[in-house]
Amino acid sequence: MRASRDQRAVTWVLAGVLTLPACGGAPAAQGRVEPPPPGMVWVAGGEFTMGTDDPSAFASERPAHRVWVDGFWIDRHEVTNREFAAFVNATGYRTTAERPIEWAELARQLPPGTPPPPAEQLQPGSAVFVAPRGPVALSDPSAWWRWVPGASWRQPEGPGSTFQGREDHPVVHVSWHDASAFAAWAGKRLPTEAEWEYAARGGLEGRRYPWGDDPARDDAPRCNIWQGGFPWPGRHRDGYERTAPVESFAPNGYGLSDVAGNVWEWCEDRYRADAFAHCAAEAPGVRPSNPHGPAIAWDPDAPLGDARVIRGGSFLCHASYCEAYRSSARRGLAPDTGMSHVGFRCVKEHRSDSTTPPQGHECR
Ligand SMILES: [Ca+2]
Repeated sequence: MRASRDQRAVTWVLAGVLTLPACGGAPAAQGRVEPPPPGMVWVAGGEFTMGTDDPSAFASERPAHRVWVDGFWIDRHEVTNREFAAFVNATGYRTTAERPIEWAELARQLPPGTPPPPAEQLQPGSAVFVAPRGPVALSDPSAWWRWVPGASWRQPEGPGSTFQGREDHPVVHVSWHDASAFAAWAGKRLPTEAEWEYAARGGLEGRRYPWGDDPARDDAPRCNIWQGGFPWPGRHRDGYERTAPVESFAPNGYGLSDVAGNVWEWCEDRYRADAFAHCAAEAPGVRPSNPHGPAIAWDPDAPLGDARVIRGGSFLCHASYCEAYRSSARRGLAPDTGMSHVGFRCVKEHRSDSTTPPQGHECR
């Protein structure tokens, strides 16, 4: 399987700007007594197999291991532009992509001695997917990622574009900080990586995708991913070159839509490439319980960032490239980075949940 590339795209974006040196069915509602929060479904606590031992998967997804998570509410679909606009209108919040880039902050994530870029290259903006017009080398993400000044959730393709008309699409170009701010405003939080994977599997144990083990097919789309050749020529037989309205495809067994494809979804946890192996070594033989991710991020593809986990893949994923819509696929992304294929959904804890916390450890 090919190496992770989207995160290298981020490195490229920075490199292009900064002339860097090379681097870079609903479960039983046990214990539930409160009415369901609007738009959320209850996932009862339980144990599941997280990750995979599939040798074709990335090393970061191994080993498969048993994990316990308490019950939680989770958004039925990814947060939409309409929902995010309500947050912005109520609070005046400005997203990371809408703020000038602070060189002092950025420099802390870069190798010492990296020269500052010209001031005009520190203007607000974001990384936008631009489909190439002909064949390109898969080793060169700069062939399909562009840093676009002015690109943000309001203008997903940059100046002249608008989210209007796409109110029911997932919001994009949101950083982890933006997603966390929305969640706090909504009285929710981002899911832990374990909660996300448990929910995404929808009760199917050990399966490759949220729907089972049958591969995604271009002629019978199950989710919004890439069809045709990636990144050229796209054929978009599912009807969507970019994001799709949420809930355009069949939900998983827990009633959750787009847990494969559409947009990557931020998780609360820091990203550590060897997190599962690290957790097993930290407490051998002890089943993790409600893990919250490592204390320190580590991502060999972006060693200087304090990366957070993203899950679920996006409209850009294809079996020939990364197949990141598999339920165990995971990546890291710097928390101040938004891109045109990254969004999120939220969870909410249930104070009245009577689930008894089991013995275990949190994997720090
Ligand atoms: Ca598509």
